[in-house]
Amino acid sequence: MLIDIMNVLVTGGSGLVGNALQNISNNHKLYKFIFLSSSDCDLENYEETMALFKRIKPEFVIHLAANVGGLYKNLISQSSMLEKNLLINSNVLKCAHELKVRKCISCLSTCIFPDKISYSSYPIDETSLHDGPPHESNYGYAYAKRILDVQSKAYRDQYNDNFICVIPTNIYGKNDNFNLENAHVIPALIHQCYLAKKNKKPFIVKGSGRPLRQFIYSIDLAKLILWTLEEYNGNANIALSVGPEEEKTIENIARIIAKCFDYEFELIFDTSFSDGQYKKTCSNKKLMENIETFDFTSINIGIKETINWFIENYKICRK
Ligand code: NAP
Ligand code: GFB
Repeated sequence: MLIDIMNVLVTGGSGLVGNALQNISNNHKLYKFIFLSSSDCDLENYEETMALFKRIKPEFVIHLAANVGGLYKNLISQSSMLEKNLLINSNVLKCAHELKVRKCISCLSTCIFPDKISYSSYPIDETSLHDGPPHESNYGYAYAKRILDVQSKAYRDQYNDNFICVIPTNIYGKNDNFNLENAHVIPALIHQCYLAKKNKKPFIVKGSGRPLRQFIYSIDLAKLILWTLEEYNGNANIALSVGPEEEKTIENIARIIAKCFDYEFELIFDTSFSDGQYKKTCSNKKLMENIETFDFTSINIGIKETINWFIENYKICRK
């Protein structure tokens, strides 16, 4: 019996998460995945976005596209990250609504959760997203993402659109952005340590190394996003994260990276740089109750695989 293959439009298909999704989704029985990059369409432009949606006629949308960066990019780009992400998100959701997409899964981040909460309130969960202001280091990006959550809810409330958001924690893996200034911590430190080893220089870690983070390997997140598409039918957001017990300090991470490089020279913590948010521990209870079991890649294996990929692709990767 012939089964109609359904189009799944993946915005942000050329990024860290998009590439991981490409890696696990080929030859799917039910879905044809179409992975977009900004060369296909500038999602900040409504007319371009609508023209692309009309051409592809997706039944489903996985909305990953965003203007993204680590702490030090966010600190100096509050307005542009707010504006770009508001435009991208509004256009994608409006087109998904007008084309009557059956399910639209958008991506938030645990870094947009309220910052000033009492320690007894950790781990935070999906229900506390708007219970206070985000950390000041990334309020531009954070409010754009919070509006994405509100937009998804408003389309659901007014038109019964099946729009939901997933909330990943910090993500890392192959095909990341390894730029020393604007990347997230793991890719930035991998690049930093690679150069320190090569040039026999100190391995500089920005900040005190004390902040805490949960990290999810991009391939694991891609599998969980696919599960959200195929299996998760809840009408509320779901955090896609490793558990609170997996929380690591930045120093832990730096030492894992140094060990992978067999780097034994000098590790320096440059406290002239901001630490950013101290912690943003999030629960993955709802995910584990829904999925029952999932094997997360260990941070040591994930970082080792990412470093191997970085070294093999040094000439062509984003850095
Ligand atoms: P990424 O590697 O920076 O990729 C961003 C993607 O968005 C790229 O495909 C990029 O296309 C596309 N894009 C950006 N601006 C666009 C525009 N104006 N028009 C069309 N496409 C545009 O990002 P990522 O790390 O994969 O993040 C994916 C999602 O996860 C984002 O929504 C992000 O907010 C969320 N997230 C990321 C992290 C993390 O630690 N990385 C943590 C939590 C949540 P080009 O390749 O052409 O530039
Ligand atoms: O991944 P990251 O840049 O962003 O991590 P956040 C920042 C933490 O890593 C801070 C330390 O404690 C930094 O002091 N760190 C040490 C470094 N060395 C480096 C380095 O070379 N580069 C970077 N980037 N950090 C982001 C949000 O917060 O979370 C974004 O700003 C995004 O919006 C992301 O959503 C997931 O985890 O602090």
